[in-house]
Amino acid sequence: MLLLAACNSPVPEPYGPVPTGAQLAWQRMEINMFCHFGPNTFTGAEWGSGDEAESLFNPTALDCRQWVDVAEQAGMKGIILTAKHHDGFCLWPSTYSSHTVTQSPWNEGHGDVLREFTDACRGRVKAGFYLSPWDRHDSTYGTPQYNDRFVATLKEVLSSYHDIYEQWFDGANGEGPNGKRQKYDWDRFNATVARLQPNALVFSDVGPGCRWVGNEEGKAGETCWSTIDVDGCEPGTGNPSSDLLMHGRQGGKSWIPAEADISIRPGWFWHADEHPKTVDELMEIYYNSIGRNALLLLNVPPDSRGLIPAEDSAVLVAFRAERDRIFAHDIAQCGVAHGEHLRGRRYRADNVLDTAYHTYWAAASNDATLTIDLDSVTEFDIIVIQEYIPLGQRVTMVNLAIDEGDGISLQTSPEHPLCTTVGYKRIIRCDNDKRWRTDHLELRFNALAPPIINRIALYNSKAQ
Ligand code: FUL
Repeated sequence: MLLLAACNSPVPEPYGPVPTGAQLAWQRMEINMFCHFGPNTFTGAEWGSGDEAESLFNPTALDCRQWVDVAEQAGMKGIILTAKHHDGFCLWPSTYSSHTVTQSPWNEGHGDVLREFTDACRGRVKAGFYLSPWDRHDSTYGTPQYNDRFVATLKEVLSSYHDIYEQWFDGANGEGPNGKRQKYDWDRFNATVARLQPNALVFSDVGPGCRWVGNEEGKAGETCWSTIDVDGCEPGTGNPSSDLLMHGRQGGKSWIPAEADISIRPGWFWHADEHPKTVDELMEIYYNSIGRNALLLLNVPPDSRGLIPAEDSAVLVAFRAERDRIFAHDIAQCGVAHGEHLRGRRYRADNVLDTAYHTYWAAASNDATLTIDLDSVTEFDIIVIQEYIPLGQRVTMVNLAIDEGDGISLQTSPEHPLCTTVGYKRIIRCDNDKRWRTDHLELRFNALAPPIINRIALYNSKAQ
């Protein structure tokens, strides 16, 4: 009888808002590529005026398969392409505009970058579109007709190609060609995506699928909740403070996880005289975004040939190799984990050591300690913690205690904890280039509800 009760112990109840299946799948992608490509690639501008001649758009060797090769080599799972940036130029033969690839000399006006792009992505990486509501070319901009035209354009894009995983709406809202600004009909824009691409997440400053992280430095807050309140907010002019976007809100009533967008180069578009960031800079960005519960959207702009330059792909391959090196050997794998758990073997603490996503430790109380005993004294300088977010984000603080040979002692304190929030993934580095050295460590959790942890891993980034 007792045994039966233990086996059938109920699954823990979710706490607060939880991700949809699409949001969970999206978060697990971790790192995706952004491609800014269009007339600016040929003019050197970042924001085109909308007056650019279509004849400028003429990539000499466009090959979207090469973009996908680079993304795959870099470990990226999706690519978002600027189908239309603020200059209004459409990378596909839109029937709603005369400012498109059809008027360009590329492929004698028969080309369609979105077709080539989505065909190249199919079966290899997921595809997404950036479509700027701000349009400096469209003569109806600033009038209600523009919203109709934007919805028609959106429908065209969302129904002409394959499934997309994310629709990116830029919040920028400047003046159109007639000097007017537009009142965007966000409800209609979002409903159109929901109807035509129900599995796609809508990105905007305020979601609803995922939110802007509040800066273009690839940096989530040290505290970063996937929960937030955005009632009454709008992308662009009415968006929440950058502080709120970086941190989210404990107890917020919507699940809108953060996406950190940043360019590998100084500009979003390719410019001949700019160069990519270094591997060390990209690693910092990695720790500050993915390591703080955000998804990283790293922009890698194709050049005027229509190819990702060799120097960018070389840095991306080296960035991947560095991550593979650091995260190759999880020291905790040779350990044993203990912690009080909910009734039932399936919630035991040692679930944090396996790599299966859906097995987890369900702690017995809000303030709970997880102990890991290693088989020998070992050095490590990185701790990775993952909450099982399908049941909500719960952890508010983690402290670390270790035994350095003379009994257990706290390494961190509530004033300077190991970390505050955890969420989907938290990567903590030992301060000041130091390492921890022990065969016994304790992670002391404080949480809004009993913590549910699906993974703990320990790494030594300085191991040879
Ligand atoms: C901003 C735009 O104004 C930039 O040009 C770029 O597209 C960036 C990702 O979003 O709002």
